[in-house]
Amino acid sequence: MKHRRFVSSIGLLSAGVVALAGCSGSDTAASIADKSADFGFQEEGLPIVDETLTLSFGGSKSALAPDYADMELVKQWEADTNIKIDWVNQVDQVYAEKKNLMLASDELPDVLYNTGLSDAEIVQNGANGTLVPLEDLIEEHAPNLSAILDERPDIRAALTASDGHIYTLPSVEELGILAYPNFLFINKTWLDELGLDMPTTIGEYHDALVAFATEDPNGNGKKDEIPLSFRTDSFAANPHDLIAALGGQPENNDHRIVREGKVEFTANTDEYRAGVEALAAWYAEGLIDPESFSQDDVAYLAKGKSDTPILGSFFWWEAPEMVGQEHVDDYALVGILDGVNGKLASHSNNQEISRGAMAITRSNEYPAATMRWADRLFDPVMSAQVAWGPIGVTLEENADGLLVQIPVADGESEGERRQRVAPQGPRITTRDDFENVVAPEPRAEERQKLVDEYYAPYKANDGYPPVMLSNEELDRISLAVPDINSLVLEKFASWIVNDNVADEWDAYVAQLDQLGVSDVTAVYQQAYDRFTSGG
Ligand SMILES: [Ca+2]
Repeated sequence: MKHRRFVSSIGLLSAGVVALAGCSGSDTAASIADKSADFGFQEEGLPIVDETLTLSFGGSKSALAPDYADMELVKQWEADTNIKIDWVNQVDQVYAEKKNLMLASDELPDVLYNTGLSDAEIVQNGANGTLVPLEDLIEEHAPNLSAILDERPDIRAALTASDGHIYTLPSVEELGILAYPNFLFINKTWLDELGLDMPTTIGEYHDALVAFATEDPNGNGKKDEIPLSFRTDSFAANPHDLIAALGGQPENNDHRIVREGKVEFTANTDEYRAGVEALAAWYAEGLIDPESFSQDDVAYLAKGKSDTPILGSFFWWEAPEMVGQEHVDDYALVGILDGVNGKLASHSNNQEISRGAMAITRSNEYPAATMRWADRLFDPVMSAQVAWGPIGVTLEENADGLLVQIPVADGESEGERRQRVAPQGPRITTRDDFENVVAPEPRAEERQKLVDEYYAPYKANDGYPPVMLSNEELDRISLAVPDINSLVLEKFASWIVNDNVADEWDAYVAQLDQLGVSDVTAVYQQAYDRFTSGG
């Protein structure tokens, strides 16, 4: 692909017409007159413009957030840059309903901030010229972001559409805690009661569940214990690591893993079948909660909080939310059990790199000034404030010069405060930044340690990276994927409950073929290869 050069208006004494001509024949050659110079645009330092420039910012915001114009950080930005923002952003749900109409109208804001755009919407609105390509603006006017993208080709690749353009700016928070959301806990008090050690193998774990089912560990004379409960297709309650231990192959919600650069569909292999058959046997032994396949989060989370404890083992993000503070000491993290193929920790496809934090629209006559404005947010100290709120309100420096959270006032939660004072939007906090610039919130730090100790050493697959599919690729998979996923989920549940995998397996594999599973995997492989080769 030919590289496009951004002809900066700054170098021209005349009207400053910026050529944003596309690189390929499919792009329409468009010229946007950059009028930043009319307001006394400065290439470096502050303010960004000598005369106050007003830009309109649309997009989404949290229901708990005030008018962004009243946010302390936002006021500070205006004073620093001399760029005034007319906020026309809307609460998430309202915005979601109106965004498509807005994108097609002539009343586009200059900027979309927290754009709420799906990948398909980014690609579509980039291709039709609603969103302005940013890669040359970044190179010319965004030294902070350029430096990060040079150092982190994976972030650049995640932002780059298949046509080679970057249409949105990122939001990145590398806490390292999303890869393993499904933590497995067990009732340690019951293990002690029954004289059992903490299980380390899948066999010992099975035997503990059998003891929970048969030996009345809660001591009420009733067979009311639920040895194991989980959910399917949830954020953090999935038994993927058990399928892996019993069958020998990692699994995740997408049934899509990467091993040695190869994209694999997981749910039609012999290993997967073996995992499901083993769970069906456990079900027949009464070890698995029958509601595992139907309960929602509310019903699930209530199970851990009964007055008489009934829950033996469960999957969830953390224990307190499941069992409440009063029972939290009864439960211990199991982590990864030694199974038929050793210890396999299933890596999820959850992403720490989000696209769509900000976009510049075709209505914007000041892209150079806008990009300089955005680039300030990628300074690591500013990124921390964008994410958590301003220094002095949410963050303060500790003795080591690290930004840490100021404790919240009584009656307020950290989450609520964050939504009130932190605008979100474009920002990058890397793993390094979490060591050198801003400390993770205490709960996040605790989870990092648990991941590092219990899960990361047994990582069995790579996650599918944050690849941006092309329109053509999205067309090829968008109908097939939901059908494939529903079939897999439906059969997973019915096979375990009815113990009839053997009867239906061949027909199921054939049906998956018919639904186009190999084509879907080929599309994901193609996009993966493009991503790993640098966009
Ligand atoms: Ca009992």
